[in-house]
Amino acid sequence: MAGDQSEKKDLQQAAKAVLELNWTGHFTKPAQHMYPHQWAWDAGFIAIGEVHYNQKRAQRELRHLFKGQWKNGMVPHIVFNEDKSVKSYFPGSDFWKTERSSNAPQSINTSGICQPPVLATAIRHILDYAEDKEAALAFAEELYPKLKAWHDFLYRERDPDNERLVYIRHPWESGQDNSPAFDDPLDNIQSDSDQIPDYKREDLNFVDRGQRPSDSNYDRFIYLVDFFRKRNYDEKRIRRDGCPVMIQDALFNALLCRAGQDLAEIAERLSEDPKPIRQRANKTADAINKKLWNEEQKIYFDFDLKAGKQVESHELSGFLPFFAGIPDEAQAERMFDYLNTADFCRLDEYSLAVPSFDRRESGYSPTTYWRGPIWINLNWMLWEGLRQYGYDDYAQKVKNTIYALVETNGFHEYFDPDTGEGYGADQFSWTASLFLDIWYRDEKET
Ligand code: 9WN
Repeated sequence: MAGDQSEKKDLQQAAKAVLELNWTGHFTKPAQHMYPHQWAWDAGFIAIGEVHYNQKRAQRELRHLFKGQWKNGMVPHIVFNEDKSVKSYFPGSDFWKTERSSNAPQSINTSGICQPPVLATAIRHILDYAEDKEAALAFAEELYPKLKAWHDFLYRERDPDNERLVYIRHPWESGQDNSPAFDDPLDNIQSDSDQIPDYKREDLNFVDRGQRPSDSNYDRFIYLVDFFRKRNYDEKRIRRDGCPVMIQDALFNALLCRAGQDLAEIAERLSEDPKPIRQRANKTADAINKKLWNEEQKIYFDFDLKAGKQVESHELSGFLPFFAGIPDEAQAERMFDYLNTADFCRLDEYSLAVPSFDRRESGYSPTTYWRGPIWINLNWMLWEGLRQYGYDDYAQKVKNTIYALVETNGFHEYFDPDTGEGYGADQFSWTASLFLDIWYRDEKET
């Protein structure tokens, strides 16, 4: 952890400077050149940190994101920068062709898929930490119907069998684009090269190839977008025509459960009826425990609907049902047993925060994006979750290493679990904002 108060203060200033740098006047970009648009779960994480010192901006972030909400309730994973000169990202708005769907908004360009639902959690956080409580309540009231429509979309369009578990249909929807959990599901896509539209990656202009998804991943990402746009983003049609990827993702569903609990809390504070929302969240928790828990392996897995089985890929996100209070005490003990090993991160003096994937698995890479590196958003959720379960020492350890990582290596997108070296984009917004959330909460608690 940062040595003394003044060093900690410098770090706090540096984190704010990252968010200032990436602020466009309308929303905060995840990073300067590499990610010039607004991303959905990034916006939630950014607001969570900003509310502590700039409530108005935190609210503006989310208001801007909801400008992109579709008529069917979907909050798209990208709301494109209205500055048309921005060309450094692929796929840009012209590739998505979302105008083919009557649900897409007309006033602003968006992508045609979504991202993990953290927005109700972010708005609850605003209610909890805002200085101007009255303004926060008015803001929550304004966005409440939109949040409800977003959750309703997921349960209506992505849960055809009424399991209270929703599926994702693109790895980008998971937020963990090239995680090893998608290796098998993506391998099943029979895509001859002539079925893949022409495209050119832009990400490799900014980051080493070895730190990003492979070309064969990208071919499949693009194949899927093409599959969706050919079907005008019509969820039923996409399903009927054999949507190639349908995964009940453990993190996505855990976050939906947590977001449901937070939405119920928001409802309560607005004197709306929280019961149906809470009941639905509880059913999602039960379904996660029934279908995604693996007793023997001591972790939650995704369920691949196409293959009809759990995807036995050992990811840090498999521990994040902690964040939504989903595991019971016995499950929590088993999970902690596994988390606290050299496979992930043993609680000792020398380890850093927790890698995104089990170090002993064959797909593990300390440098490659979601296949091993440390991500601050996942560790922030783990920190929160472990505290709820009373694993205070480990939570403290995770928090300390978040401090140490940004102090020594800067506000990178992800970090090497062995050396702490920073990879991906530099000056990355959610690394800065979630660090700030921890910083301010620490200040309040001491
Ligand atoms: C594709 C913006 C986003 C994050 C995702 C992260 C990465 C995009 C990309 O960047 O994804 O959506 O181009 O690689 O995987 O979690 O929201 O920061």
